[in-house]
Amino acid sequence: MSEKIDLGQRAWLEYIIDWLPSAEADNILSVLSEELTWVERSIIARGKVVQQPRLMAWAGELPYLYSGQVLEPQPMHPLLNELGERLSDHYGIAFNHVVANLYRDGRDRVGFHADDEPELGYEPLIASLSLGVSRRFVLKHKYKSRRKNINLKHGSLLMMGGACQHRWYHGLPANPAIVLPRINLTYRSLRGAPGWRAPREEDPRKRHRG
Ligand SMILES: O=C(O)CCC(=O)C(=O)O
Repeated sequence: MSEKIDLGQRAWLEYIIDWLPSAEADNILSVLSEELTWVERSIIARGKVVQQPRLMAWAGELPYLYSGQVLEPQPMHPLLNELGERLSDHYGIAFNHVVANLYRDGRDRVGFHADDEPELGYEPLIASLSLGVSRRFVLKHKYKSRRKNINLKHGSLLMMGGACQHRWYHGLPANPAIVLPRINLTYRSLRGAPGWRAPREEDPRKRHRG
């Protein structure tokens, strides 16, 4: 079942609750929990070095500048590769990078941010797969007091497209009542290494002005 959500101003979401059959999602959750190399990374937040409140893994042939850190190229686990190929075939774009987040329980979270790195191009398509316990995903408009909540279920796919990353932040707040883990796989199509810039002709604001 697929639901398309128009956020206005050329920003949209598509939520496919049953992208993965439940038995397959169970298997992927268990294999990736065991076989990915999960790391706890430090980041600089408000001038201080702090541990990220979740574990991470990533893969792709290009380095990716993410949350102020460079994620160096890493080989893709065959299962991550297969899931990425299915997304690429379906959406007709090459998803060549994945960040995996392991939220050990409801205390783990990700703060509000946008996937708006220039290396993703002007209006990137971001594919986010959820495995494990359901968690509330929150979108917050960058300039208006608008919010949108989505309960991301086991085996679901959330696509963020159009101007979503330019107009909205997204995050996954803590919920200490949750005791079970969740894995999120966020696939992106990286156009180049850090420093790469899309040609100006690709700017949709320019194209829409004709
Ligand atoms: O866990 C999620 O659903 C969101 C992850 C996310 O926003 C990210 O990795 O950039």
